[in-house]
Amino acid sequence: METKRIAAERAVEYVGDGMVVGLGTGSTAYWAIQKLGARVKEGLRVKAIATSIESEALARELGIPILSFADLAGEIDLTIDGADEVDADNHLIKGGGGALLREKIVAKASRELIVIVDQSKLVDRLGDFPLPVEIVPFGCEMTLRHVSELGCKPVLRTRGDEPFRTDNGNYIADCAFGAIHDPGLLETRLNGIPGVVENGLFVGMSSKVIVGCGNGDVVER
Ligand code: ABF
Repeated sequence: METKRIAAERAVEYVGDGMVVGLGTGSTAYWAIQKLGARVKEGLRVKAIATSIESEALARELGIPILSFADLAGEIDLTIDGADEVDADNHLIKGGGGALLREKIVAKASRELIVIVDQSKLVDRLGDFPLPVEIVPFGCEMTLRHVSELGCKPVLRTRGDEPFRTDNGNYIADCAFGAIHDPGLLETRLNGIPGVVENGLFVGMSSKVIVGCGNGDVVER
């Protein structure tokens, strides 16, 4: 927890007065939202767009003004979000929390994406973490078959006895590909399958990765 918190709090130092900020999802982004809320109480003026219903609720609770895309003129200045894996080129796997679609929409709309992680998320090559892929419920059996043809065994995520539903009403397939040698190619191929809405590969999207270490150090790269 502490390692996630120190990375998150460092990232919030990059938020300046008047900015529009993208709020990530997950237990690391939680600490960033908490810190941003504290800075808002001290007088920082920001507006935020959240990547999940949960993060938006937390932000509102903390008094962070929320903006919708309809009200956004131009771009989001800075988004701060977590990740499940970060490789040596700062490419990411995201979506363990199920928010990958909104996270990618918000990241794409942002001038800068700062990724906050603890050391355990750093890998040489992506793929130990099963890649989350958001798919529509209609025809999902066929979509899963087409996804598996790309070299994985997709497992439909469940919550209790039911399929897990994203904030967008879709399903998530967790796809263990093993080592992913060309994340950009896989990202494109997956998104070419009808029924796939988006996948958790974020290739070349992060401007900076901030890593919280066990010894209390914070490393930026
Ligand atoms: C989100 O939260 C996701 O994209 C990722 O799945 C997860 C990171 O997990 P945590 O910050 O809870 O370790 O950013």
